[in-house]
Amino acid sequence: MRISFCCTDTRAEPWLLGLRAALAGAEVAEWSPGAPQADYAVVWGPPQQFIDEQPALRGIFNIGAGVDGLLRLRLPAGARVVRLDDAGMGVQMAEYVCHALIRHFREFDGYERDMAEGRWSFRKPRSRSDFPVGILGMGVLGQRVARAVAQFEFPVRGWSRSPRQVEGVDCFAGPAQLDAFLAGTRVLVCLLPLTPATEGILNRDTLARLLPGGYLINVARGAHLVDADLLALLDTGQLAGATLDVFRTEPLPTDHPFWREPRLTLTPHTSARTLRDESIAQIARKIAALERGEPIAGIVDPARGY
Ligand code: NDP
Ligand code: OXD
Repeated sequence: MRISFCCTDTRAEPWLLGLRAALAGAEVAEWSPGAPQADYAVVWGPPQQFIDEQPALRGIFNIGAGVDGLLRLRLPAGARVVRLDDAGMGVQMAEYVCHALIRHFREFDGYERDMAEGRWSFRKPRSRSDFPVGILGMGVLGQRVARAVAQFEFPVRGWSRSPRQVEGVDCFAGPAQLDAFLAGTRVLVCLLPLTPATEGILNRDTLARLLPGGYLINVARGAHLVDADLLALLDTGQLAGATLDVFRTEPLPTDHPFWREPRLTLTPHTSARTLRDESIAQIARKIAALERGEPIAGIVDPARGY
C-alpha cells in the first residue's frame, strides 16, 4: 500500500516516520510532482496538481476537522474525503471556549486592566443564568464544548442542521429555529463548518438578535463572520465584545481594524491544534478499517460541504 503525504505548513518528516510506524508495510512518502500513484493521501491544503495527479486514491485524509479548503479543489467524482474526528481537538476546544467564556463572564479582563493600573476594586457578581451560551454547530467539537460549558452550570443551547437530542442542552435545528436559538443566547460560540449555507452567518442581523450585551466566540472559520458588522455592533453597544481565533485572511493583516479594537481578544488560529500522534493513530486505524472493508466515521459528504 502506498501513502502520499502532501501538507502545506507542516514538517513532513515526523509524520512520515509516524505513519510508517503505525502502518507496517506501507510505503509512505512525501508527494512531489510526478510521484507514483498512491492508494491513500494525507493532506492539508494540497495543490490542485496533487489531486489531478492522483486520480485513483481510495481515501483522502485531511489532517484537520474542517474540509472547506479541500472541497474548494476539483476532486475526482466519488473521492472519499475523511476529516479528523476530534483526535485530541475536542478537549482543546473545550478549554479555549471555557477560558474565553469565563474570562468574559467573571470580568477577568477588566480585573487584569484594573490591577495593571494599580486599582484594587470589585465588580458586582453576575448570575450565570443571565449568560446562556449558544453553540452554533453541535457536531463532534460542539458537543464536547457543550459538555464542558454545562460543567460550569451555564445554561446551554445548541443549533444544528438536523434535529439532535443532547443531554443538558436545549437543542434547536435548521433555519426555522435559528431566531429562537439566538434570542435566548447571550454568549454565542461558532463551531460550524464553513459551507455555502454557513458563510457570513455571523452578521448584523443574526448577532443583533442575541440578548443585549451579547458576546461572540468564533473558533470555526473567519468567513463565518462579517467583520464590519461585528465592529458596528460593538460601536452601538449591542455586543459587549468577542474572542476570535479565526479570520478571513490569516495571518490577520497588520492594518485590520480588529487589531485596534480593545473589546476583541484575538488568537492566531490556535484554539484546537492538530495533534500529530493522535491524528496518525486515528488515520492509521481508519485506513486499516477501510482495507478490511469496514465502515469508518468522519467521511465527508461533498454535497453537504462537511
Ligand atoms: P462536525 O461536522 O462534527 O459538526 C458540524 C456541526 O455543524 C453539526 O452539528 C452540523 O449539523 C452543524 N451544521 C453544519 N451545517 C449547518 C447548517 N447549515 N445549519 C446548521 N447547522 C449546521 O464538525 P466538528 O465539530 O468536528 O468541527 C466544526 C468546525 O470547527 C470545523 O469544520 C472547523 O471549521 C472548525 N475547527 C476549527 C479549529 C480551530 O483551531 N479554530 C480546529 C478544528 C475545527 P448536523 O449535526 O445536523 O450534521
Ligand atoms: C481544523 C483547524 O479544521 O485546525 O482542524 O482549523
